[in-house]
Order: sequence, then C-alpha cells, then structure tokens
Amino acid sequence: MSSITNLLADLAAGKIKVVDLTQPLGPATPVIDLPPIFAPSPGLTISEISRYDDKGPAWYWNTLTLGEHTGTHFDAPVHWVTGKDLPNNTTDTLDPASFIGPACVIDVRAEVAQDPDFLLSIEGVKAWEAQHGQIPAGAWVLLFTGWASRGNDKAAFLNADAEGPHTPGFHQTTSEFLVKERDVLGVGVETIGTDAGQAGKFNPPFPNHGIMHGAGKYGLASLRNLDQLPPTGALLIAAPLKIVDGSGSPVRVLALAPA
Ligand code: 23J
Ligand code: MN
Repeated sequence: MSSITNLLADLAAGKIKVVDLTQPLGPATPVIDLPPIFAPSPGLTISEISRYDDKGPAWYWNTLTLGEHTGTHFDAPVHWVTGKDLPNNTTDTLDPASFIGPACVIDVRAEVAQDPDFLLSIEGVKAWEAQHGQIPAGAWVLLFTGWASRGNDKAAFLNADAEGPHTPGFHQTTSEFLVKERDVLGVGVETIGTDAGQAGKFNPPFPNHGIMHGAGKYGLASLRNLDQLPPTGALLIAAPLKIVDGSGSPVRVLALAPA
C-alpha cells in the first residue's frame, strides 16, 4: 500500500485525527490594533447578496469585506519590506508543496501565565529540542502560549494598556536562530500577530516579521486548539487563498495527528 492509502485507511479507522486550528471568522473576530499613525486593517464585514428571496429565490450568499490579515491567517514573505524582492513571495506564487509540513509545538504556557510579554529565547528552543529532538528543516514552529483561551474576549485577547498590547512572541535572536540554524518553514502563534505585542517598540520594530519574511519564511497568526497537538508528529496544512499579488490571507489551518 502507498503511504497515502495507509493515511486514508488510518483516517477512516480513526487512528489519525483532524484538528482544526482555526478561529471562527466573523464580524467579532479581533484584528491587530496598530498605533494610530498607521492605517488600520479592517475587521470582517458581511453583507447578504440574497437569501432565498427576491434577490435570489433559491440561493443564499454573502459579500465579504476584510483585510488579508484577519483572524486565523497566513503571512506571505511579501507582507514585509524585507521580503518584497524575493521570488515567488506572494500568495499566488508560493510553492504549494510548502503548504504542507511538520509541526513542532513549543509549550510556553507556564512562562506566559507569569509574563504576558514573554519572549521565547534560543535557550527555550534548545530545551524543547533536548526533550523532543531537533526541529527539522521545513517545519512550522508553533508557539503554544495558551493565548487562544482568551479568544472569545476581545479585550483579553488584545491585552492592551496605555503602553500598547502585551502578548507573547519570539526574541529576535530566536527568530534568527530558527531561520539560519533550523531553516524552518515559518512560525505560528495563537496571538493576533507573529510578533510580540510590544514588538513595535523593539529595534528594529516587529523583528520576527522582518527576519522570517526576509528569509522567505511564513507566518500563521490567531491559531487555536494547539492543546490538541503532540509536540512533534503532526502534519499541518495551511494553504492561503490564491490572491493575485496577495500578502496573506485568512486560512483554514488543519493538522493531522495520531488520534
Ligand atoms: C502589520 C504591522 C505589524 C504587524 C502585523 C501587520 C501583523 O501582525 C500581521 O498580521 O502580519 S505585527
Ligand atoms: Mn499577518
């Protein structure tokens, strides 16, 4: 039997589970709150085209208006100025083979419970690797912060005060390590963006975006259900919409994991 035949048999037998890592996408879905000097990204608005009525007697459909980076979404390399001149850096030109890859899930819930501004260090990655093995090239590194448990409370999810948002992320040296030493596919987070909440004040600002996308790596934001994944051994499917010249897109992120 081919591995695909085996996979399908295991799925049918319930030996492999499909985990949905996606937030519901609706008008209440939180979007990033950038400083007011920058243009805001709109959340989602839905307007009805027809619903079995005069406008369409047998059909229901809607018009969506939304930013590319709304809800559970994919960041393509062109999203950041550091990645703007890379080949095949837009949602319509990315290699589709890269939409499927292994996931390494780094549990930092305890650290984040102590400090919402927690930044994962290289030492933190190496401590995880000592337990679970080295992060393979082409892997998604998922930062399991527990932040998704705040998902139904917008204020708690954004966690902003006068200093701006307080949400966890990666130390700049860690983003560099993951790119240069581990050649990851990208990083995924439960928070609103792949940079920490305070990262707009870092030098350079938003270093994870700059480093990842400058190296052709991807981002996933606003993930859920990471508690249902093993630290290693899950396969992630994250295929952005094929938006022409798109910088990213809402995405349905699925993981296959041993049941
Ligand atoms: C633009 C500027 C800063 C950030 C972001 C976008 C995102 O998080 C995003 O959705 O890519 S931090
Ligand atoms: Mn984004």
